[in-house]
Amino acid sequence: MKKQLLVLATSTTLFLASCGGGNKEGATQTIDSTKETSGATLLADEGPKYDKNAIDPKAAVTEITLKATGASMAEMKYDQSTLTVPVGNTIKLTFISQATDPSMPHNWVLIRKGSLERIAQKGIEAGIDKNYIPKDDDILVFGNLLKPGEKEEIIFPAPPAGEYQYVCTYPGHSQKMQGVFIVK
Ligand SMILES: [Cu+2]
Repeated sequence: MKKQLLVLATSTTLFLASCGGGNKEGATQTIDSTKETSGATLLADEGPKYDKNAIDPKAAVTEITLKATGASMAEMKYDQSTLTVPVGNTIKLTFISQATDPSMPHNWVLIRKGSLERIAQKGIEAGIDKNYIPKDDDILVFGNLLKPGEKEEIIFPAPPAGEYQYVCTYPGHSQKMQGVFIVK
């Protein structure tokens, strides 16, 4: 029974596909939706080379302000746990550290989804000399290590549509200081 259904489904697909050739509108729609789906999956999970410096001067600019808040290890966090930006925009992120304790520097690192624990560990290994930023293809964008009260502007092109994550790679901060970055 199962096999029969599968055969039926397959032949229906084939029929639709071959039929699409004669129907221009239908064919276009089929191709477009396939492209979009496979593209989004590929870009979010594996991704092509992303160049944070490849800013298109004609792109619309989306401005975001993100603060690192909390005076202690227990309270520290980004003031937003999700950031959503439009595809194709240039992102101007103002990152402000509202920390007060000099022993609590913070940074903002945009990474591919699923790499957070690995990047955090590699960040610790990279050490203070590298500002806790390891060399890794899953890191798309990163800022400076801000002292309490400092702020910076991080400008970069929105990566391809999909879900990413951001994290502070200062040792011991990644579990509390992380968020989801959505491009759509
Ligand atoms: Cu931090």
